[in-house]
Amino acid sequence: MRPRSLSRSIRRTFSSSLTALALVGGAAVLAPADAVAAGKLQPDLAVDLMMTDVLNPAEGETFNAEIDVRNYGAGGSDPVSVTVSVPSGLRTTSPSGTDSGWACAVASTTSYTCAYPELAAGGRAIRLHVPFVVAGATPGSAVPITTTIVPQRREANTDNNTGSVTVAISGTCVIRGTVWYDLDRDGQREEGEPAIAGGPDGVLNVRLGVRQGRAVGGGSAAVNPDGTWSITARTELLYSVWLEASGAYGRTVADVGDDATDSDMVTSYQFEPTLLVASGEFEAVHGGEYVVDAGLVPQS
Ligand SMILES: [Ca+2]
Ligand SMILES: [Ca+2]
Ligand SMILES: [Ca+2]
Repeated sequence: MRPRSLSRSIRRTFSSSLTALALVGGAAVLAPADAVAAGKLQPDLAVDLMMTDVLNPAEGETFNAEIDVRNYGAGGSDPVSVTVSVPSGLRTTSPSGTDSGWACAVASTTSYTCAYPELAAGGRAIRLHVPFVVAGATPGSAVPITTTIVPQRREANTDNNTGSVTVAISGTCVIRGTVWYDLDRDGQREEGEPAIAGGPDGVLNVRLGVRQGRAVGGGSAAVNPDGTWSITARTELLYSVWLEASGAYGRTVADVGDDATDSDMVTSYQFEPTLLVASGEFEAVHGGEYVVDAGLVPQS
């Protein structure tokens, strides 16, 4: 019967594979001394990934560099030693104990050293966290942090022993705008078109939206009787402006004609019980001034 012979043949193949595996396994037990002599089974440590837990720290604040180290080699490593640079504008602070198997110490004003046990072939170290304090960095600048793994005695490749990340130092910017009643619904603010003030019958609030999970920033404002508002905010991140107004209003057309007198609210998210509209996303940098106007029309 075909099915039976098929299953026998599968069994045969399977059992001969097992034999082959046993032989390979037996050979592997004997291999290391020869393999080392032949330059095989070498470790290859690499900085797999580097990032920071805050995208835009500000002067005086503490943040962590997060570093993944992996052994890409065919052989196990000796204990791992890593140097993390402390660039100008940042300073060291006490490393947070021996979390995750790493042991870090402040080596000098310009570096940390961190140690980790041996990594098997293909092994990954638990993520390393190294703390920094922003001290004298220029707001708006990008500061590089570099990690270097000390090469192993028989390391196969040392080109990947270095990794770096740049951290953007937060500054301040001004984001402001005017809310007006676009009577002729043409998307342009013309003479005779009145301001819409803050209040339950006008604009309830204006706030900054932040979508990047690791960025710190935001803010909100009430709208003045003349329809103007202004927020001083942190920088080096992406913002959008969200405006909530009475449900009596809708959003006029955006980005029509002269940008100085148009409406910059491109999306409507909600019409009831209140109107919720938002601008497009923009990058806020230190010293910047961003004008985001909003034209409203009767809800129809
Ligand atoms: Ca390497
Ligand atoms: Ca108009
Ligand atoms: Ca505009």
